[in-house]
Amino acid sequence: MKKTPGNKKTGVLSAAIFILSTLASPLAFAQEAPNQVVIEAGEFVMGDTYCQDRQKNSDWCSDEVSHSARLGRFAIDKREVTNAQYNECVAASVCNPNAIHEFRPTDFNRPQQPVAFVTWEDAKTYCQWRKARLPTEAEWERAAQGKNPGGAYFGRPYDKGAPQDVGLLVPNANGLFDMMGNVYEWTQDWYGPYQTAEVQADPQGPSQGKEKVVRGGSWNSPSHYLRAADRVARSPELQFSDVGFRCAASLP
Ligand SMILES: [Ca+2]
Ligand SMILES: [Ca+2]
Repeated sequence: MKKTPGNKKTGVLSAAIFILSTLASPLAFAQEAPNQVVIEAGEFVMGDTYCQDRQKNSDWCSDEVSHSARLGRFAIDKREVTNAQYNECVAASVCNPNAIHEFRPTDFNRPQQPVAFVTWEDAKTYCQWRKARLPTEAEWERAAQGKNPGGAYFGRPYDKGAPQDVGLLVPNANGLFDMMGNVYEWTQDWYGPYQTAEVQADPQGPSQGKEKVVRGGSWNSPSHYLRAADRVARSPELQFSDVGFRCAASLP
């Protein structure tokens, strides 16, 4: 094609637009940290019929009663919080050091492995230090849903296994890594039966309880726990080799 002054002008113009859009994006998304994904506000179906359909409504999964929930816009970490990240909070004298594995401490202490052996309160403190918070159970489930559940690291023997470094496998449809497997993740909510009567607006779980909800299965889990709807209750004051967390934040 013959070059004309017109072509040249278009070239300059598109370069200018490119520069403008590059400059504009950090301003437009100033509230959104690069290590997080934004989940837009909306209604979704929380829970699953898997338990009735496949497990004869067994006790371990009969808590996944399907119902509608509506959530506001929020951001959630792309990856589980790592040992390196958690240790920055410890170095800042805000977070308590996590516990170490009694027999195999080095199997859990690589900088890019997810932090484990943290209590629910430890996780909450870390997220607050980052001016964030733990995701609600509903937020976690919505973020984990989608056609592509992402890669999952699971099914390792308890006496030998450990989490792998975060973000090594394919992310889910929302761009989130390790929602399924690696470590279970503390959520904000107390464990209890779902309220299912109407569309639940930004559900926060029961106002009190004994155990907190962890989500997503872990390096040690069998595959039937690796589902977006699966719910497991754990004592918030204990530190587990298979429970870590990621943070979230409400957005306008
Ligand atoms: Ca996980
Ligand atoms: Ca359950």
